[in-house]
Amino acid sequence: MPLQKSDASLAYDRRRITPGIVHFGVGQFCRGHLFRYTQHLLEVSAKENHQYDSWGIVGVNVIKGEREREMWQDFKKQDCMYSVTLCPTKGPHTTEIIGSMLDYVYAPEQHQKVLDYLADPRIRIVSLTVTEGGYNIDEVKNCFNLADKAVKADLANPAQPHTTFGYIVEGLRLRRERKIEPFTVMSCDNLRHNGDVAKKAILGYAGARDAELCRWIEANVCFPNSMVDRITPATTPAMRTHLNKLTGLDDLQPVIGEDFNQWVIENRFRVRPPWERVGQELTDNVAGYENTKVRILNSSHLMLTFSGLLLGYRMVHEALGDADIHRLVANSLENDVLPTLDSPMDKVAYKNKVLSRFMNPAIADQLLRIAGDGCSKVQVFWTNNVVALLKNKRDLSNFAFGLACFLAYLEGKDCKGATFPVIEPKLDPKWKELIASSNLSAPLSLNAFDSWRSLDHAELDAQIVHFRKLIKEKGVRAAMPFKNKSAQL
Ligand code: CS2
Repeated sequence: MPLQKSDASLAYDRRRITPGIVHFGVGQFCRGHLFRYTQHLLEVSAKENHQYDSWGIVGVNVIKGEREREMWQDFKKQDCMYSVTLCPTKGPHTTEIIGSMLDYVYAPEQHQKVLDYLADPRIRIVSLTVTEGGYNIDEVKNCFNLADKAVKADLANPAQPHTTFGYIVEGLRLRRERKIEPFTVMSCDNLRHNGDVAKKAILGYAGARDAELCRWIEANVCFPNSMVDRITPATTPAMRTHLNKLTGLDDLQPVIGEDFNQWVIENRFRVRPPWERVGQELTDNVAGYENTKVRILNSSHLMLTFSGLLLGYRMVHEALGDADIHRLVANSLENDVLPTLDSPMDKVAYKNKVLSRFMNPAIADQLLRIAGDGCSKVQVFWTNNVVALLKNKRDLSNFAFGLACFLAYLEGKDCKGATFPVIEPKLDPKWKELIASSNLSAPLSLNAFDSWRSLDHAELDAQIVHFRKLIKEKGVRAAMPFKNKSAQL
């Protein structure tokens, strides 16, 4: 059986743990973050009369795919346990075996099981890591996109859903019908106001399905906002082999992460596990933390990713190790982000910490992981920075260059001629045509640029076109804004 040293290495008796949380989107991040916090709480519980034993997790994946199906089979083989290896920038790694996930449900082949869990009174929280694009928000209309094909299919047959929000709303309907208290919906995605966005998605779907159910959800379900932070790279087959060599385990689904960890949340639950006992921070001002994290960390991640890929890098620490990329990212943080950011955190210390975290070679984080679904990420991670620059009439060159790099990245080829996959499920279907057009401003109509359309963005557009031209004529390195001060508009 894979993953040896299993049960014996847990500090609690797993047979006593019952499910209290259903989690949608079992990727690397939640397994290194929420599931690990929960494991630590179960450890506290074992020492304190088992008072938190009812907070085990059930993982659910709704995506139909080879990888997801394989994950299901793998978890079956190792009783849903897996290892998390944390690698600090300096010093030795540590490995823990995590047992807080009690069951893993592959929704495409286990529809009913998902609904049974959602209607189970023991479940009091439904948590989400379904990615930025997973909330299916139309940025222009600022609402849930009911025109989405999968959403339409669920609305046509709502008792047999296939999407996350279809399942959650059907689960809530069943609970209402059976007079069971609703669960709290806790988003753990990197969004601005992630709880509010989850609420918008759920009410948007529920409203189209049944107005009365929608009103009941609005009046009864809590949607706490939170900020989550830990870099967890994708586990490639090579990384899996490397990790198993390091740990001496035979784990089919290991997780690697940095040692840094943060989780700040609003106390807006019907009932909650006291995760603050194991490091979670409770606050009334989560927006300040989210905004700081997204505008500093995720924004600069994206800035170094597009230019880094184009310059031929594939790893985050290698890209940031390039003096020009470092200068671009540091300039942008110093001159664009920090001066326009109000933060409850020590923003300078956080910025410095972020840059040193990015330089961690031990986690070997992938640029392609960060670039994927760039359309959603540009909207979620760059909007507040771009809007602050537009509103304060500040220098736009770094972000205009970043956006021009995003467009160049969509061509899928670096400066050395090597190609890379471009995965853009949310981008306007005409994007390939627009990118190939000889009219360099044609792609400015893409939905990735929607979030600042209501503002005066003429100058930004002109600069994006200017940098596109420079990139095409001189290459990415020579087009960097600090190398072209005189050439700017
Ligand atoms: C990354 C994040 O996906 C991305 O674009 O920026 O996954 C990042 O690693 C995490 O938010 C760190 O907390």
